[in-house]
Amino acid sequence: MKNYYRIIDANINRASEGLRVLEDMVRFKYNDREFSEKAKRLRHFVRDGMMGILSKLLEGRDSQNDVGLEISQDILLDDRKTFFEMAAANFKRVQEAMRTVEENLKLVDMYDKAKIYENYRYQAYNLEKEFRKFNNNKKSKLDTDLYCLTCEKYSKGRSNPDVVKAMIDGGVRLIQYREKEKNMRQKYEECLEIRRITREAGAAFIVNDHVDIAMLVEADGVHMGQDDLPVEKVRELVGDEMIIGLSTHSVRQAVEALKTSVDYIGVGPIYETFTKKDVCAPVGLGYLEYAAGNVNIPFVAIGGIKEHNMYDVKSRGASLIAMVTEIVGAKDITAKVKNIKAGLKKMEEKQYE
Ligand code: 3NM
Repeated sequence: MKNYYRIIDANINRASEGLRVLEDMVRFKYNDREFSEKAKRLRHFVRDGMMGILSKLLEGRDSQNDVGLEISQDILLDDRKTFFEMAAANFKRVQEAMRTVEENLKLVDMYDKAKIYENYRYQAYNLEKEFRKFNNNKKSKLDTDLYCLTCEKYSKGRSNPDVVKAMIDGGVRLIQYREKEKNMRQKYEECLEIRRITREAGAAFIVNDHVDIAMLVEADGVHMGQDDLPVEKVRELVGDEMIIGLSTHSVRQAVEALKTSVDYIGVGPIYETFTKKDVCAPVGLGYLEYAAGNVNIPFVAIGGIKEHNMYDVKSRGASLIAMVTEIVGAKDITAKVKNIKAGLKKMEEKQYE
């Protein structure tokens, strides 16, 4: 029995610490009183729910001999990279802790209390859903330096979801699912998986071509080509919250795109590419320079961009750069991404020196 109480005690602490972290993250970053108060209230409920059995919990407590302490200090599980990853990890911590409390309460015959903690766990799920509003701004999702696209054909035998995981580990915040070799069912299933991975990491997820899949998996956006459905028709389907991107290959196409509700445009191919079939000849850096001076929405330079030529692209005014084969074909995708991002960052800093 004592051990069950010990587990409950540790997990009540874990849950309330996780809630405290979330409460403060929102309070100090967003000044959002409503969310912070909800997190605070849940934290108090979680603690106060144990009032009646506090003495039993204290009897079970034995933090000196907790073998878990050594483990968590040894392996840096808490190496959270971004604000949203940290939030996701804390939500998970709270939910898992609550589940453990619930199960152990049943083992000490406290079924009514177990039900109450089940309810708290559901409150934590709802809170997590609500938290998504902080990561929901279209502009902020596009405000990054590197846009990575999938392409299993050039991924050296690795699956698209595995490639996405490696990209995210390297720090990529914007990912497009682009896959020309699979059927709709396979694409849908991969997108579901990638949506789960990107959501957990707080990365934005855009689906190429398929408005239906983008909507079904709740992607952040959809990317269209010149021969696909018109942007305004896509907007009717997806609503205002979803990002719509459009590939453009000339000044004329950019001018037309800016008359629509498109959120960003692709500018390319800058250099020769073998990844996109039927694309026009490279437009070179000239069209990119036009975009940098005249396009007042986000744009992404794409096509044949590699680590060795990205500096030319960046210096022509591209703040967002897309790469496909350079990254999916790298031996170590995570290391490649880290190198590229470090290079882009260095250049950015130089511009402000
Ligand atoms: N769109 P890589 S070029 C998907 O010009 C895509 O609109 C392009 O692949 C455009 O980085 C392209 O391997 C392929 O050259 C880019």
